[in-house]
Amino acid sequence: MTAVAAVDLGASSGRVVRGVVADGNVHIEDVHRFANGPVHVDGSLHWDLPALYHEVLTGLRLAGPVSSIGIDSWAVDYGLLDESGELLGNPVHYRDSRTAGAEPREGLYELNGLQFQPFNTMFQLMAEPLLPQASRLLLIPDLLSYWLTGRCGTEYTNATTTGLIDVRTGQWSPELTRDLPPGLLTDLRRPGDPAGTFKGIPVTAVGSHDTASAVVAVPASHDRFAYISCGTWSLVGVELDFPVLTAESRAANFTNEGGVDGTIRYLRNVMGLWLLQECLRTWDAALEPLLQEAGAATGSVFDPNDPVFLPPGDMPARIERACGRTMTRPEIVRSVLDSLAAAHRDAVADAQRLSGKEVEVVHIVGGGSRNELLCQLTADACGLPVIAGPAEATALGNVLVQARAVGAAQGTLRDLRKLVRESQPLRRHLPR
Ligand code: LFR
Repeated sequence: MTAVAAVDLGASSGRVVRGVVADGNVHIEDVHRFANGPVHVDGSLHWDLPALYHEVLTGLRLAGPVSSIGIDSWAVDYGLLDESGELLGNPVHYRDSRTAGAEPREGLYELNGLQFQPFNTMFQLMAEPLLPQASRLLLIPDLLSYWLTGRCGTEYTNATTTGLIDVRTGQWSPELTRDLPPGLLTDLRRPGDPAGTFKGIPVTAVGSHDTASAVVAVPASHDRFAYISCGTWSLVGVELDFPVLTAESRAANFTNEGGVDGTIRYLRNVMGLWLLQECLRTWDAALEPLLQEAGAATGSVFDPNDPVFLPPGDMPARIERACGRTMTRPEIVRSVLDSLAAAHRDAVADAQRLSGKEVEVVHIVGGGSRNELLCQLTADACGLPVIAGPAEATALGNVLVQARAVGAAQGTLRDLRKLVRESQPLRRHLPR
């Protein structure tokens, strides 16, 4: 029996799981979970990368014997190394205000296919004081992989979120990287490629952008599906073979991110459960009881994608301002869920209209798939059946790509998805 270890770092929590593919099933078991979040240091927001690395090492020790290790995390953020390979400062969090003034640039979409997000790596680099001292840039999963193996490389799916990859060639764009120090960017690896060894165990590149791994584990039985990878963000879209680079698509802020096996993740970022997470943090309250009350509460619909919601801080006050009224806590929770459901509906409709791909079902994967009220409201808003689960799609996608690389799983994304469908509990929500 071949086991692999998947390291999956989300913006609010991380985990190391042990995964096994055998007898037409994929099975994962948590071996280590830990909290993650922004750390304020000296007026800016950072990730505590050494602490995360420590948790990764603990998790890998607890995972026991495995045939491969794979790492994924949120996208766009990076560490810079000096010429001796030392980390220059703790990586800055994409919610830091240093990119607040970033503006979309003419002609960019046609080159990199990315929706405008002020935090995309290319805009962070424009505000990066350490750049002149830097010899190498490594995205977060690649940085952890470097610490484990001593080998540098950049995994492709995550690289596409930097804004520096040419969407047509899938390679670093000479034009977009022209002003960066030579040698800063490292060679690309594809999901499934070897990425060095840690204590004799192969490290395997996976869809190291967490959303790319999550999409691998969407338990779809046919091609006519939309997905919502629902966690801190809701990533809402469809899977395509080719990018959509039209002016309408750019105006609708749809992105063409690179997926596993050469697919395109054509999607929009919706602000997601971050809105709720920050409410709960402000209130110092638990979600479950509030969700119960939110079921019967009346909400107001606001635009969850307003950039005012991006930074951490007093979220309830910002939501009340957006809704133009004061509300009880259950009303605020309900407003968030109603607004996310409406934003999910708009993104599913726009993805179909702009790509020409029609869908019959919406898959909600990720932690948000546990939120039954949100799943039902999304089904109602979309007028489509929602299939909810698996909650640990990202870790599963990470495991599956490794399992295929070591020969424990075979086939295309369709085959990998069948394993998920046949072994993970799923819930169905029909539109009311
Ligand atoms: C989700 C995610 C999104 C990306 C955002 C910032 O965890 O990776 O796909 O847009 O975080 O990195």
